[in-house]
Amino acid sequence: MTTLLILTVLVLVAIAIWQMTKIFELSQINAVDSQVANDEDNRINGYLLFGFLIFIYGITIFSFWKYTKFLLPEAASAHGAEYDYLMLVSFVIIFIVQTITQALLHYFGYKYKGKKGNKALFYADNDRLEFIWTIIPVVVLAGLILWGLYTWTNIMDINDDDDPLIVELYAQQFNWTARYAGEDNVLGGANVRMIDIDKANILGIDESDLNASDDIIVKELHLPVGRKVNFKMRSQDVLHSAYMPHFRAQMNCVPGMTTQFSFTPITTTADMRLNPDVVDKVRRTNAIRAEKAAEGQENSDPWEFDYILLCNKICGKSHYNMQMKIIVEEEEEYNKWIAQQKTFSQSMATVQ
Ligand SMILES: [Cu+2]
Repeated sequence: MTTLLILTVLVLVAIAIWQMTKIFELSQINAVDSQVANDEDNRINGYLLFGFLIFIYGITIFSFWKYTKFLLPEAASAHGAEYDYLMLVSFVIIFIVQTITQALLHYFGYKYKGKKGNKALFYADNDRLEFIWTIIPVVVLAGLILWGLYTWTNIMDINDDDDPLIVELYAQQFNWTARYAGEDNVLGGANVRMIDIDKANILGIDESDLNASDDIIVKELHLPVGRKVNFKMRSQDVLHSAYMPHFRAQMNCVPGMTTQFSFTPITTTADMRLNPDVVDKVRRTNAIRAEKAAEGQENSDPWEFDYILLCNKICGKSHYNMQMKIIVEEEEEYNKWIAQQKTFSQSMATVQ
């Protein structure tokens, strides 16, 4: 009942405002009562167009100056440089074309603004002009698309050459688990139907599969630098996306199927921490954290850079925090670390 009353009042108020506007309009007897733009209106709009042009150029320069520092540092994977170069070239082309076309668009809008007595020139077509503005975009876009396809095919050529490390990334709401294929470098079979919480078999690994017994399940991803890694992604529940921004890698994790991505890390975590962009980002972040700490706020401990695996599909309420640390290290350090981890059969044994 209250809702109905409120709605009625709102409707009545709206009608009252509408009627008052009508009365106000009727009282303006001397005003020029025309919906047709006159020369003065056109002139003002012409200047506004120029104002808008300055605004978009201004905001572009401002964004470059203010936000460039938020871009990712240099790629830490072998294919990353090629990917970044393709993106840079695409952006440079878009930037140049848009800067020129915006200027032309706004300038002509101003130059040919309406003027009393002016008549539009009837100009049917110009074959040469149309040819030029068709062929140039066709050539440029075809070039970019072909180059993109070539790069994509290169990056997505997942094979077992060069003895890659086999690692499974297992996604579930809202965390990641990694499984190394162990000594034999072959992952044991797995299926969500075989998940057995009582035995701590959280990934649904086939206990009868001999390849599974030496698999190693961890919550932190360690990768030896310079060795190719073939990732096999699975999801337990909904669509997730394994996103490793520093390695320019991303692949959806789809329930019921295994997806893949492969890359070779080329920079260790220790070396990346010395990268000037990273050093600067850490300094800026820690300045903010120091301020928070002074105010006694939470989450204000000094931060140290680490590579990270994130989820890049909005998969639920804690999606934002679905992440896993990645450590790229020298082979000896990696070997030492992996030797300390429990195998699947050992972890099962401790539970039983
Ligand atoms: Cu997710």
